[in-house]
Order: sequence, then structure tokens, then C-alpha cells
Amino acid sequence: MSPTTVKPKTTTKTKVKLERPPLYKVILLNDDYTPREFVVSVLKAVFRMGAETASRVMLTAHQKGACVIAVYTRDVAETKAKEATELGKAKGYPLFFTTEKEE
Ligand code: TYC
Repeated sequence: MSPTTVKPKTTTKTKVKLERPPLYKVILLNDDYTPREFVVSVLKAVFRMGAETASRVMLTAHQKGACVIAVYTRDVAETKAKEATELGKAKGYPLFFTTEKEE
């Protein structure tokens, strides 16, 4: 009978590190020309805000110069900022939404 060799069992554990995707802020910038009601309507349509929130956000941007309005993954933030800016552009307004990576 041949001797049996016992192979020790080895297990390899791979730790999968799941990182959250970085988030991006969408920022509304004030300007002197876009009508307040139009800003509110864009916030409601693109960012799904209720009338009160949209008015409050618009007023904050109006008074402070800018207002962070929402946080999304990069793709969503950039798409929404572009879409909202385009709505103003189509009406000839300088309304502008920008994005910034969250620290
Ligand atoms: N400042 C504009 C006005 O007085 C209104 C406005 C508010 C425009 C917020 C842009 O992000 C803005 N008509």
C-alpha cells in the first residue's frame, strides 16, 4: 500500500471592498434676469421639488448668490444640471446650474 499524503486544505478569502460612488452637488447660481417664477418651475420639474421647497431654494440663491439644491451620483448630477440650464437657455435666460464634487 502506498503512503497517502494529506494535502492541507487552504482557503483563500478575498475581501471585496465596496466603495460608495462619489457624490456631486448641484448648485443653482443667481442672476439678475431669470424670472423668479421660472426658476421655481424648473426646480419643480427637474428636481422634483414641491412648491414651497422650490420657492425657498430660489430665494436662497437669489439672496446669497448660490444654493446647493441636491446631491446625486456624477452622471445624474451632470445630466440634471444640464437639463435645467437648457430649459432657461431655451427661453433666453442666463439661468445656470453647475456641479461640484462633494468632499
Ligand atoms: N435674481 C432673479 C430675479 O431677481 C431671480 C433668480 C433667483 C434667478 C435665483 C436665478 O438662481 C436664481 N429675477
